[in-house]
Amino acid sequence: MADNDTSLKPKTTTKPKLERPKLYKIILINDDYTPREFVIMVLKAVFHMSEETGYRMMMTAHKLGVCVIAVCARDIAESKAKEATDLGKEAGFPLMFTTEPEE
Ligand code: TYC
Repeated sequence: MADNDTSLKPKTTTKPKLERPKLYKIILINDDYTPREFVIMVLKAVFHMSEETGYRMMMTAHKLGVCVIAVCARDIAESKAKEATDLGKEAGFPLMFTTEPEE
């Protein structure tokens, strides 16, 4: 084989697989003690919802037990859920927001 022969063999390169980061749901849990108006106030303050959207989400959790409030990156979901839960705690209510990964 001469020195200047052109190689037709395809170069094999390994492409690093970038996994798409998992998304997390922020879930509002119903309870029997937190006033409805307080839940709406928290949804407006922490999640920038309108009165109407806040009312609908609160009523969904009230009737079904839970309501998915938002879907976002894990760190944002966890800090928002904590911020909202803490507002309830400071006011003496058992209001609870949790997070869970999307399938
Ligand atoms: N169930 C509460 C009540 O009747 C209102 C409420 C709704 C509380 C949704 C929490 O996530 C909740 N006062």
